[in-house]
Amino acid sequence: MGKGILETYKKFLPITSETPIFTLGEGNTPLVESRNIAKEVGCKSLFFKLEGCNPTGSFKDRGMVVAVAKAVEKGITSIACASTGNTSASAAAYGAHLGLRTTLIVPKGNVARGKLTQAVAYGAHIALIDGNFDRALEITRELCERHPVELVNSLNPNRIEGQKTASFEIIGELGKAPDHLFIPVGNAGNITAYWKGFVEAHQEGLSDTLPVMNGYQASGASPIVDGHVVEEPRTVASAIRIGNPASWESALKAQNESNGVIDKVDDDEILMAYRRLAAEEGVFCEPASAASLAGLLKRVNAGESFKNKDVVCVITGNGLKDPDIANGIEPVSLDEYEANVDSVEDALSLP
Ligand code: AN7
Repeated sequence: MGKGILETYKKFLPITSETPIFTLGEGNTPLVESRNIAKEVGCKSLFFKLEGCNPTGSFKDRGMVVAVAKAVEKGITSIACASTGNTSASAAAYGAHLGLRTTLIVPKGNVARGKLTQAVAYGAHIALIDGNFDRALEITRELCERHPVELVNSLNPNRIEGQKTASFEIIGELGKAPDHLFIPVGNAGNITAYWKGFVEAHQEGLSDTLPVMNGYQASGASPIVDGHVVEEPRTVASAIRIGNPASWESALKAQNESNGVIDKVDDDEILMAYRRLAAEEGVFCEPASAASLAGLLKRVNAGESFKNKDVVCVITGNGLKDPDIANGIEPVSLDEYEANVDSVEDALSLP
C-alpha cells in the first residue's frame, strides 16, 4: 500500500540499480463495483477502475513517474509535454517533486480549469498556443529535438510502461482479466498500455485469459474510427479533443488482437454517462472519462448481451478537474435561508 508504481512493479518496468525510486502515491487505485447501472447492463459484474484517485487526479501519474525516473537517471534536468491538461498536471507535479524544470505547451481555451490551476500551482513554465493539441505536440517534439529536454508525452515508451500497471492491478483484484475492458481514447496511449499490460500478465501466467478491448473516442474527435486525421476536433470532453493520435497504430493493434472495437460516442451520450456515474454510483469523473461507460451503454442499448461477462470501465480522471462542465449542466445556484431550524425545515421536504 502506498509504495508507488516504481517500487511495486520494479520487475515489470525498465528499472535498473541506477534508477531513482520515489512516489507521490500513484497506483493502487480502487476497483469499485457498480450497484445500480450493472443491473441495466445485465452483466455478471461491472467495475469502475477509479484512476481519478491518483495523486494528480488522473491515470497519467502511473506513466509519468516512470518517465521522470528514467529522465533523472540519464541526468536530464528539464522535461516538457504538450497536453489537453492531465499530462501537464502530472508532469508538473513529478517535475516539482524531482526539482526539474517543467515546460508545458497547451492549446489555449481547451484545457479544463482545474488542470491549468494544478500546473500553475506546481510551478511549471506554461506556453498557451493558438492551436489545438495536435499542433502543440508537433511544437513540443521539435523543441525537445532542439534542446536537452525530455519529452514526457506518451510517445515516450516509459509512459506506456508505467500505465500498463493498471492492468496488473485489475487482474490482481479479479483473479483474472475481465471479459471486456471499456476505455476512453484520445492520443491512444492508454489503450496501448492496458493491452500491453494484459498481454504481459497473460504471458507471466497471472491471467488465463485476455480481455476484449473496447475503446471510445468522442464523435467530434474520432480519427481512428473515421480512418482519417480530424483537423478541428470538437467535443465537450476536452481531454480527448485530439485529431491525430500519436499511438494510432498500436490502438488498432490492441483492437485487432483482442477482437475488440474502437468506436465513438457523441457528447450527449458522454454527458449522460457522466451524470449517471455521479448520481447513480457516487463516482464523479471528468467528461472524457465517462466515454468508457457511454460506450458500454451504447452497446447495451443496441441490444448486445453482456450476460455472464465481467466488465471493467476505466474512469480515467477526477470530476473536480472540470468544474465548468459540471456547473454548466446543473448550474450551482442555491437558495438561501435564515439561519434557524424552522426556516430551513420549511424549505426542505425531509422524510
Ligand atoms: C481524463 O493530458 O492526452 O488515449 O494531454 O486526460 O492515452 O490519450 C489526456 C488524455 C482519457 C485519453 N481520459 O487517454 C493529455 C491527454 C482522460 C485524459 C484520456 C485523457 P489517451
